Amino acid sequence: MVLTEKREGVLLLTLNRPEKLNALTGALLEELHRTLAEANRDPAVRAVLLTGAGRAFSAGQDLTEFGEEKPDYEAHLRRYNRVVEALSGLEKPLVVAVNGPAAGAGMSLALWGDLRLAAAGATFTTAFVRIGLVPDSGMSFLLPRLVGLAKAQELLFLSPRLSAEDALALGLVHRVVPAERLMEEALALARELAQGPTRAYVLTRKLLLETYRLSLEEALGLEAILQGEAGRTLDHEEGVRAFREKRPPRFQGR
Ligand code: T3D
Repeated sequence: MVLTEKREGVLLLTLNRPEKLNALTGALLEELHRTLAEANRDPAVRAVLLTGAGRAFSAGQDLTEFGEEKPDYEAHLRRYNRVVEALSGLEKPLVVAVNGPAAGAGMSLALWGDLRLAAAGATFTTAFVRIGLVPDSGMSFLLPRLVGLAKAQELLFLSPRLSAEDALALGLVHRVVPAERLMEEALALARELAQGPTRAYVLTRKLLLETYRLSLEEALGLEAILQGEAGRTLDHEEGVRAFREKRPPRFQGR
């Protein structure tokens, strides 16, 4: 259900239920969580790239998973939340390549990418309200931060289907590329991050997520703590040495 492939420091993860538009099930979420944990443990993995197989990125929760039965929502959401915690706390930079429709929790997962690319034909829809649910998988946290409260209200209350260009204009994705070049461009970006200062990327993500709920004083304090941590990495030493020697740095991810 989740294909994995390592290429030049990049772990490529592909949601692989193309016949179901990569709709998410408990089993798929468990597998995704496990592969993300493995990526954290593997020093050879310096960046992760997430995409979908077939014509969709992900249609969100598989609405056929539970048949006529009502799921135990709290237990079910815990599976989603573990994946969101694994994505937001991933110890490597994360690139997401949105190859087609991203809906509901599928859109939420896409938004957790540090850098997000979309194929020109990709679409985004929050979808939750259309089936009488509230946003989950961190969308209520991330969406207003990315697009502002007013736009988030519109996207969540009306659930329009956004084109890739709309998503770019709103800041939901960073680049839109022709479909046939999506993976090439996404891999190039992931490879670039895989050669970068891994810890600095991860600590930067942490700052960007945390400082929203902090006062300026607290944010400055957190910057100082995390700068202390980044400043102790070999990559920082190498970056400064390379600058002085007027050559490109060779970061090791340590
Ligand atoms: O457990 C809980 O419920 C709590 C957790 C909630 C998290 C969530 O993610 S809630 C949101 C769930 N997702 C949706 O509501 C999205 C529903 N799907 C769509 O809006 C559209 O299908 C898409 C925008 C994703 C794609 O549209 P399009 O026009 O490209 O394809 P289509 O024709 O609508 O769908 C193609 C097939 O996929 C179709 O099946 P069929 O008729 O060919 O047999 C459709 O039923 C199926 N499909 C699409 N989405 C899902 C799905 N099957 C199962 N689950 C889906 N989410």
